[in-house]
Amino acid sequence: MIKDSELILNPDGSVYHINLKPGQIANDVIFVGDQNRVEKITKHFDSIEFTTQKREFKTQTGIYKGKRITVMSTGIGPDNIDIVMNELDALVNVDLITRTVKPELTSLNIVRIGTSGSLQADIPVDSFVMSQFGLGLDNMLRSYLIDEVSETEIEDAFISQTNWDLRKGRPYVIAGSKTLEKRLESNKIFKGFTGTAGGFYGPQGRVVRLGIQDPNLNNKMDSFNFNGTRMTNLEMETGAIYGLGKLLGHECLSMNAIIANRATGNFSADPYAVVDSLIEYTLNKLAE
Ligand code: R1P
Repeated sequence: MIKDSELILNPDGSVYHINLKPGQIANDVIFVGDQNRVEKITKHFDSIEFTTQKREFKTQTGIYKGKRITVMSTGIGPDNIDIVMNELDALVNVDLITRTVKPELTSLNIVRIGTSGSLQADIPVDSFVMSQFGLGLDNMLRSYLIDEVSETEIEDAFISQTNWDLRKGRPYVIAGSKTLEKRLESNKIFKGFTGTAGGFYGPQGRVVRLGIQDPNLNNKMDSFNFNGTRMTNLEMETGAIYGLGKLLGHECLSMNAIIANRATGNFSADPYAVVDSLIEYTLNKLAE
């Protein structure tokens, strides 16, 4: 039995942070970082059956072209993903009355629609990137037993090609869902490794006022190559989603709207437009 302190429920029986009860989520889930992006997605829905919000975790469940979909904001960063993935999984795979793991487990489809910075000059602002792999630079996932789901050969190549300082922890690499990749791909999408950082400034090589441990890290990540696959972009959630998703048995894939290009220094003239078009692209593919 899972103790009250280990999986916390609210007085109404909902799970503690995401404020949801079993049955309120669909098997197809879309994650976004920004709580204001939830309605940019659900405004396309035929109907909405349910809305809730606690802190940065806003959720709406509804119907899009006959398909039941849940849209949920995760807030920023791998620490939030730890909360969202564990609580979302508990909603479908833990009996919250007996507080035991269900004998038959449910696998969710989880697609993130995020914003991100490109690391390659030829992946311009306003383009779309699909994360074939999440490359976690953040360490959150290292609290779990990840050896069976992580790609250690790619991790070793990354550590040696970027001369990664292991005092910052060992990067981890987790593959995205092949099934979702096939459903969502097209010839207008770039693909590769998506780096997931545990912060926005120093951890992504940004210098404002503080010096950083490796000022050349982004250049080295640009040139990282494993069997022809390169690093496409940097954001703050994908590696954690892929890792926890794989450990818990869910299919996960990240779609990234490129709003900044870290190689050229460009920023999109209309970042909301590229996010809107990625939303429409992803919804149409999910409904097919
Ligand atoms: C940083 O500004 C945030 O934007 C990106 C990063 O991953 C991070 O969460 O994604 P979202 O726009 O989905 O939040």
